[in-house]
Amino acid sequence: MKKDSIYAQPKQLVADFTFDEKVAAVFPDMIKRSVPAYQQMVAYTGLWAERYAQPNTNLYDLGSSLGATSFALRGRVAAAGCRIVGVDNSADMLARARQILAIEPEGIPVEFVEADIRAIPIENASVVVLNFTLQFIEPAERTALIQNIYDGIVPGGILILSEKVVFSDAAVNRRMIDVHHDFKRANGYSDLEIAQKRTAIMDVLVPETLEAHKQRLLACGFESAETWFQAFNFASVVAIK
Ligand code: GEK
Repeated sequence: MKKDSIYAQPKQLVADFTFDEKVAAVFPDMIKRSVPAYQQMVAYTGLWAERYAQPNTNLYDLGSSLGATSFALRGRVAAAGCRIVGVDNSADMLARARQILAIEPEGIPVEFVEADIRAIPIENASVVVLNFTLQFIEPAERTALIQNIYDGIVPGGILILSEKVVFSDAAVNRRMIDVHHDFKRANGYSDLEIAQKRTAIMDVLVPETLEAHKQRLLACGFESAETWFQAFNFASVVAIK
């Protein structure tokens, strides 16, 4: 696993974060050292899928990056006739995801599609996963995306939504950010790396509160929306149709 040192040296100007080849090359290391309990949460997404996948339906991994979630779903889902569709708009991420798929071909079919998740049809889905992806969509466009997902989910199907979140109480929010930075320091990131990354994602990753996410899910028609996992300011919600 190649080490992420993208922000290790001081930069004159920190550009907005993009999912390019440099990021794709270090992504497994970057996400593991940046998102608390990422591997555990992705693995547990597979358990949700195992229980809620319905025969002859589609399972979507939206913002699939290198396919970690797609592979977690494939590792657990046993329902007959299912297929997994991973969607990402970064060609660099997809190229690597397809390489991994080529060396791990066993299991239910997985297809990686290069597309914008705001522009794809969601059809006959029993499980849809948005693991740390909605946060990169313009806030004004989030409801339309969730509505499109809801409309494409079959009755009894689920959406798993994992996000970096903020807290409406400023003191609580500060505490969570501080401990998240402690987590990154404990994983070997320097204060410079933490600060430069923070600048790079400031306008790109727009977090919302858990309450805002749940309200949107319910407003789009989901019957329930409950937090099932949280580590500091990173949380996951399961919404049931
Ligand atoms: C995982 N889910 O390992 N359309 C398609 N893809 C997009 C869009 C868009 N509009 N915007 C961003 N992406 C993964 C991790 S990473 C999270 C997801 C992170 C893609 C982007 O190219 C990137 O691959 C992914 O969403 C977000 O479980 O880096 O914090």
